Amino acid sequence: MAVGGESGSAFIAIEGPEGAGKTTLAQRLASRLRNAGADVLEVREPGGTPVAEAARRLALDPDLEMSPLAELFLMLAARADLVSRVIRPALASGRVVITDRFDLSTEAYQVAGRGLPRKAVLEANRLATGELKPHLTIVLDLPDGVGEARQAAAGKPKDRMEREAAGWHARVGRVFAGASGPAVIHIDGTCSPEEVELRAWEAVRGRLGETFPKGQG
Ligand code: T5A
Repeated sequence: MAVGGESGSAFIAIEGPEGAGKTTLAQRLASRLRNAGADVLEVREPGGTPVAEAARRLALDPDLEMSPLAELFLMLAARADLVSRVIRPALASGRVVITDRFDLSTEAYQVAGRGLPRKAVLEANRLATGELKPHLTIVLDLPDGVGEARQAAAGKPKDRMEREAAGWHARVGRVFAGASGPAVIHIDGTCSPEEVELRAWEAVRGRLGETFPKGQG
């Protein structure tokens, strides 16, 4: 299966629990792709437009209490704006878009974490994205607690989600670990950043074969 669209565009999502190494991988993968000649755009979710960044600040503010539905709609408002104003135009102009989180995170945090009804959330997500799906989703697998320890070691302050109890994080983690489908691959997030990058690059290159001939990068 080829990942890329007709013009060489491709939409790659990197998913996984907190501290799994998503941002690290997104940057390394973007660099590999650029070296191979791709025009790459990196985005993060929630975020990437003024409206989406404002929604992110609200949704992750540890001093704010909000209902699970309010949280869901902030995430989806951010996604709708990012997809329509940034991701779709980039793909239409032949760029490779790498997103740090996408819709699998909603299934993990708002469905499994908050207990919102899956079918309705997926339907709302389809509305927000206009049914745009990543060509490839790379899930970084990490045992419970490892990501939290990494974030603590890096001195990252806890956001509203990260302050949730261990059981909540375990439910969230099971969604990432169990994600499957033809466009989903899993990489062991406990490997070194170099090894994670190599495995991701092999997966991307294997699926982008026509756009980035083997041997490049
Ligand atoms: N959210 C998001 C929802 O609830 N619903 C949604 O629909 C969406 C889209 C976003 C929050 O929003 C929630 C989920 C989140 O709570 P975020 O900041 O984007 O928040 O997500 P985090 O996962 O919290 O971000 P982090 O930056 O902390 O985690 P990353 O990106 O997975 O990890 P990274 O690359 O920053 O690395 C963390 C530390 O580990 C080291 C790094 O150097 C860094 O110090 N590291 C490694 N160490 C060892 N081995 C490796 N392979 C390593 N890779 C990185």
